[in-house]
Amino acid sequence: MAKDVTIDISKFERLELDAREDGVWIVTLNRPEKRNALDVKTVEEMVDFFSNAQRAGVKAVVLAGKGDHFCAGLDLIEHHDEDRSPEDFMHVCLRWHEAFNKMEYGGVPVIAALQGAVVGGGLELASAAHVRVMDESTYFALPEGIRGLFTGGGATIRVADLVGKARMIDMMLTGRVYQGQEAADIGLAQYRVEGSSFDRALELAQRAAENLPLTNFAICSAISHMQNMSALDAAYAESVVAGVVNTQEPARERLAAFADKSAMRVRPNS
Ligand code: 1HE
Repeated sequence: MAKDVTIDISKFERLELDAREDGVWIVTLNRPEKRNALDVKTVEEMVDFFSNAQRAGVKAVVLAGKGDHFCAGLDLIEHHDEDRSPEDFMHVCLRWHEAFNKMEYGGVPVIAALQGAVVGGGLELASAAHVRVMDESTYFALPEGIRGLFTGGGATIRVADLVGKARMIDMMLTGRVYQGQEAADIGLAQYRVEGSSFDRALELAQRAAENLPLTNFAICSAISHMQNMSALDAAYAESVVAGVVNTQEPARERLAAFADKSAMRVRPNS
């Protein structure tokens, strides 16, 4: 895929960016002293990075948080200090949506490495990733109800999609915390590891980065778009996307490798 954009790592302050040789980028929320709470600047840097990642040739992203917690959600202190009007906060939320939509629909696989608190807006952020990996310290909550607030970063869509409406309402009404196997079982994470969620997330990102970029673009954009369509329209869109992806030149090489028996075979886990 053409690289017509470059990302200037040095201009990012809230996000620590590490571009690996294999095309996987590590994007780390870098305010551990504030438990990686999302202030306006962090969200703007996310908009910037995720708007450009695909065209800059980023093959996959590991999204991590520095310190003991992935993300404590909305920066409550900034929100308090700013004493925002309804209109101001609507625009704050629209920028969160811009950032998270660029993640979900941007065409680059994003694997979230979760530890500690994944709460409020932190869960909204994690739910915009394509794959979530939790470790033994990870816990999920939507404390908005307790704080006198409401979700504004897409939880009503994405968290409800992951766990269902009833569980999400319970989390918001009662402050219910999910952790351990139960959290994985209800869909908050696809992987639960005993060791480091970062190591597993990196492994998964590297695996995804070996796919063809156009194939990953379709997986990490088209599926989300299709969820918003009627079944009839989604099936039509799927055929168009498959028409483009399944006839790409590099896919022919992979098909040839299957035909000459040099390609891997799909086997059960040993
Ligand atoms: C923060 C934030 C924050 C910590 N905004 N500054 N989110 C919440 O309701 C979660 C709020 N945070 C917590 O419950 C706890 O901080 C944690 C469980 C995440 C971590 O606890 P702990 O004991 O490790 O840290 P701490 O002592 O509570 O906080 C350490 C510092 O981080 C402290 O700052 P300091 O300058 O006094 O040292 C905290 O103020 C700061 N900090 N969390 C600002 N969230 C688009 S709408 C989305 C709506 C929501 O996201 S609502 C949910 C908000």
